[in-house]
Amino acid sequence: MSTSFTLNATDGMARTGVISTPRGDIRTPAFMPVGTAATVKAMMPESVRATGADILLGNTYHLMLRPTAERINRLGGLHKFMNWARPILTDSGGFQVMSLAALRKLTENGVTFKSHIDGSKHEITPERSMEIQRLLGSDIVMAFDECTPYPCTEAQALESMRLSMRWAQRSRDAFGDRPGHMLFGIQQGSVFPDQREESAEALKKIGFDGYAVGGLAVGEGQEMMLQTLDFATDMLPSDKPRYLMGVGKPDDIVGAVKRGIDMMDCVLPSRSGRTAQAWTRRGQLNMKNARHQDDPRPLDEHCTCPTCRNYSRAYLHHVFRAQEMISGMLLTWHNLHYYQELMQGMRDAIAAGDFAGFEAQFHAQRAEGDI
Ligand code: PRF
Ligand code: ZN
Repeated sequence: MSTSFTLNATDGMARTGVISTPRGDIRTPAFMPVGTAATVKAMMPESVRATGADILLGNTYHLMLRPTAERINRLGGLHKFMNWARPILTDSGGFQVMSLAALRKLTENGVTFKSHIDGSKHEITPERSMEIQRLLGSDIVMAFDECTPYPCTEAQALESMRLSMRWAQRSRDAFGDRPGHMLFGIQQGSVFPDQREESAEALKKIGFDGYAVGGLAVGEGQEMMLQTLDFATDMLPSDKPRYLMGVGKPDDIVGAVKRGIDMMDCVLPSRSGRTAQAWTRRGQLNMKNARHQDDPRPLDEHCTCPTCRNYSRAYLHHVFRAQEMISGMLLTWHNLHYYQELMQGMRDAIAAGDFAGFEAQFHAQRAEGDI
C-alpha cells in the first residue's frame, strides 16, 4: 500500500487536505504531539488519540540511546512498543544532538557526540539515521540535516545549508524505495531568501515525499519567523506536504498555516502542562497562581475536554501545589485538546473559505483575556 497527499481546499496560501498512509489518514493542517521517549509524557496513547491527534512525533536521538533502535526493532517496532498504531513521524537526530548531547563534533560524514544519559560515544550519519528510522518503523522519515543556529553570518548559514543538502542526497540514497513510508527533505538557509531558494531547488531536484522548513523558531522571534515563511514556504512544491519543525505557540501555528504550512510539532502543549501552564482560547493561564484557589469554574467553560468537564480551577491549582501526578495529566490533556481543536477550527475555516474570519476571531478572543 502506498501513501498520498490530497488537497481538499485552499484559502489564500492556507490549505486543508489529507495525507494517506497504511497506518491511517493525517488531516492537515496537522499538529503532531511530541512523544520523544516513546511516550507523550503524562498521557496514555488512547488519550492522545481522544484529543484528536492523527500522528505523533518520535525522536531518533533519544530512542537510539535508550532503549536503542535495535531493541525496539526486535520488540516489533515503535508502534507496537508504545501502543500507538497510527502514523509516527521521526526526526532524524541532528537537531537533538546539537541541543542535548556533549562533545559534539560535526564533519562532512556526520556528527559524533557523547550521550546526555551515560556519556557513551555515538555517531549519526545520514545513512545511520535512515537505518535507525527504518528499525523504529517510522512512517514519515526525516532527512538528516544540520539546524543552522541563529544568529549566524550569511557565510556560516550558506556552508551549513549546503552541508544539509549533501546530507539530503545521502539520506535519499540510503532510504531507497520503501512503499508505504515517506521521506521528507528539510529546507535550511536561515532567514536569507537566496539561500532558502537554493535549498528548495536542491531538495526538489533530489525529490521527496514532503518538504520541511527547518532552522526556524531558533531565537529569531515570531516576526522574523513569519517574514521568512512569507517567502520560504512558497518555494516548496504545492502538491506535497509542508512541515514547519518545532513550532509553536498557538499564534505561531495560525500564522504558519496562513502561510501555507500543513504540519507542525511542538513540545509546548505537553511540556507546559507539566509546569502548570494552560492554553485556552483566551490565552495562557498559570495554574500556580493563588487567584485560582477558590475558583469553582473550569479552565474554559466552552472546552469539551475531560479536564474542563470534570475539574475546577481550584482543583487544578491544588493538585499542582501538592505535586500530584494528576496535575500534569489533566493539564496536558486539556492543552493537547485545545491544540487539536485549533487545528480542526482552521481545517473547517479553510474548507469554508473563511480563514480570515477564523483568524480575526482567534485574535479577538485572545485580546479579551481570561475572564
Ligand atoms: N531540523 C530538524 N529538526 C528540527 C529542526 C530542524 O531545523 C527544528 C528547527 N525549529 C526543530 N526540529 N531535523
Ligand atoms: Zn479543556
